[in-house]
Amino acid sequence: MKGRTVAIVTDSTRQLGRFSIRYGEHVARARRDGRPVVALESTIISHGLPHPDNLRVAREIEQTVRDNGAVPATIGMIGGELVVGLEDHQIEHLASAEGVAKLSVRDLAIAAATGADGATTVAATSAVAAAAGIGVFATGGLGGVHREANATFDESADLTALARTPIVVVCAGVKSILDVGATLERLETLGVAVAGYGTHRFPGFFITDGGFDVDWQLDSPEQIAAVMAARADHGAGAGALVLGNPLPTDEQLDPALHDHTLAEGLSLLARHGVTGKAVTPFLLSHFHSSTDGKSLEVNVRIILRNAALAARIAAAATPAHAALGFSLPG
Ligand code: PSU
Ligand code: MN
Repeated sequence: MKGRTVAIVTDSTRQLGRFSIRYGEHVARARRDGRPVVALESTIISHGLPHPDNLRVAREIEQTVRDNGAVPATIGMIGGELVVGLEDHQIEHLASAEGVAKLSVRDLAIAAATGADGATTVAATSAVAAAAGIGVFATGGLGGVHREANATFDESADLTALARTPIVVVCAGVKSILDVGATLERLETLGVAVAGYGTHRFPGFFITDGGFDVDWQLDSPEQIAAVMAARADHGAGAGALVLGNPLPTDEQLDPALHDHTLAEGLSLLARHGVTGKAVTPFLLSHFHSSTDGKSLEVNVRIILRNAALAARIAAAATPAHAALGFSLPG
C-alpha cells in the first residue's frame, strides 16, 4: 500500500485538518491509470448490517462496482490510519471486530490520534473521498432529520457534511426511519442539490416512494456526468449532489410491514433510552431482526443497485471531471 498525506478539504477554501491517507493498492493503481473510482462507506458494514451477512455484502458491493466498470474504494480507519480502498482482510476486520467506532467527520482526528479502528459514515466517507479526488460515492440511504427532532435535535451530520463536500452521492433517498420532508427542507437550506434517477419522486429507502417530489429528474449516467462537468465549471465550492435511486415497487419492503415495524422500533427506542449515534444502528437492526430478514434483503438490493449506478456514472465522467468541483494534485 502507498501512503500519502493530503489535506481534508471540504470545500475549495476550508481545510479540516491533515490526515494521513493510505491508498489501497487497487485504488493507487486506478488513480495512476486514470480509471474511474467509486467511494464506498464502511458504517454500513460495521453498524448497518448484521454479522456475518455484512462481510458477504461488503464483498458483493465491491464486485458490483467492478462489474459495472469502476474500481471500488471502500473507506475506513484501521489503527488510526484512514484507508481509501480497504483491502479484503481489512474489510473482514471491520465486519467482525468488536468495538469498531462509528466515525463521523468530527471523530476523525480523535480516532486518528488514539489509533482507533473505525467505520466511516456518509459524512466522513464523503469528506475523505472528496479529499482523495473521488467524485462518486454509493451508499444505501442517507442520514437526516429524525422524527421528533423538534424535541431531540437529532439531525445526522451527513447533512451538514454534504453541504460542504463536492461529491455525487447515489442513495435510495434518506432512511425511512427519518422525517423525510424535514430532511428535504434541510437539504434545500444547506444548498445540497437533489435529483431523482428516472423519477421526480424522492425515494424512501426501504420503500420506493418517500412521499415527496424533487425538482430535478436525471435519466442516465451520461447526464449525471454532464452535471459533474458543469459543476466543475460553475461552482467549485458547492456541496454535494444527492441522487435518489428508488427501488422498483415490486422489490420494496411491503409498506404495511414497514410502517408496523417502524412504529414498534420507535417505541423500543424510547423504552431503551437509545439516543445519539446509536439510534440509526438500533432501528436498522430492529428492522432486520423483526422482519425475518426481509428488510435485510431489501437493504442489500438497495446498496447493490446504487453501487452499480455509481460505477456507471464514474465510468461516464471524463477524467478531468471525475472529482466534482475540484481535484487534488497527484
Ligand atoms: N445506509 C444504509 N445503512 C447504514 C447507513 C446508511 O443502508 O447503516 C449509515 C450511513 O453510514 C449513514 C449513517 O451516514 O447510517 C447515519 O447515521 P446517523 O443517523 O447517526 O448520522
Ligand atoms: Mn443522530
